[in-house]
Amino acid sequence: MRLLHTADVHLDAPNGQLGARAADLRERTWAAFERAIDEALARQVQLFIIAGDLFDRRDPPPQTVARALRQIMRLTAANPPIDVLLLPGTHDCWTATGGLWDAPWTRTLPEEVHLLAAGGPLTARLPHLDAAVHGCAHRCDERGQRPVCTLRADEAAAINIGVAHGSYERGDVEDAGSAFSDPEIAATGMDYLALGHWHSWLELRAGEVIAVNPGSPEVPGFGSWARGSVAVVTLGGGPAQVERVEVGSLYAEQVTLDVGDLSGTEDLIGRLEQRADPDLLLHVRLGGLASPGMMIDADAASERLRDAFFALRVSDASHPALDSLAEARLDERMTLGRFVALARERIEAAQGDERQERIAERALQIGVSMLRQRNEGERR
Ligand SMILES: [Mn+2]
Repeated sequence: MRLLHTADVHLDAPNGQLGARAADLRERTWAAFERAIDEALARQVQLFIIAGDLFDRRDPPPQTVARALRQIMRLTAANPPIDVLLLPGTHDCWTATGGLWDAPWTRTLPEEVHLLAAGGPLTARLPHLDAAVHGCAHRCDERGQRPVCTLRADEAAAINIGVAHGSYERGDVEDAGSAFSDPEIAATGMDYLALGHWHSWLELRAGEVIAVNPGSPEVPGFGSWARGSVAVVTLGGGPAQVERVEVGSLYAEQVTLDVGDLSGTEDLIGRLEQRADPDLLLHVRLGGLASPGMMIDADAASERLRDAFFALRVSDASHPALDSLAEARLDERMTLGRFVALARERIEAAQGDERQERIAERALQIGVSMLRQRNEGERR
């Protein structure tokens, strides 16, 4: 049998960091989800798995649910119909007190849509495929869940598939909320384990079990993200065969630039222009030490390059080079010297309060820049 596995679609997420582009990213996410469904139809898969976080919240607006269901119905209306399996994730979690997974829409679904939504493990049997799909929903109200530990293959089914939403424990990521380890994955005995939660592709093997976290179909925002993908998996007769299929249209990168290497705002704009790409979400972090009075206008650079990228964010984490000010031995009887001494006192007084420190440093840079311009004007 063949299946398509997606997760972490996060339909209609607010994408707060993206400002005016937030709505565009929401539409790109819908388009990627639709492409995932197009792929499933074109490849004539028998099962479509959504391993958690289809929705971005536990109470998505009705129009978001309706739009998602219209897409899902394209699968169940295919000839032959494609079975769809939905698991609640961390964002669209399950709760015993009613909510999303108990709402009226859940009672009007075609029989091919299977919700693994309950307070414990559930199994959906697909006798026409001689397959069983097992999953444990993420519960809203509980910390420290082990989403795969209770899942076990059913000897009576020819093909066993597990579905779980949580973090893979590989030693370097702490996420006590919901996690699973290699021994737990191996113990499930599944032919394939469909994972969700991480927003990028991860393929692993523990014992005889092949597990994939397909990542989001579209990038979730700024960060470091390859184009979104889904997994197309062939099962039966040997180990699972996994293909990564790109359905996303965007990618995201993070770069750090040292302000010591920049001559000013125009220089920054020139360098960023070389990376211009309307499908790129670029986060530029300015770091390092700026010579006193050197001004880089991050907002102006973002504004000028607005149409060169899908989204651009320039954050300034640089600091003024105070050592070079000390070496300059500014005359404290002159305005510039007095200003610098005062600004340095303010910066020292703000130690420990990052925001106040930032403001004082910014004030130093702006003040030195303005006073230098004035001095130069007077000299002319
Ligand atoms: Mn999640």
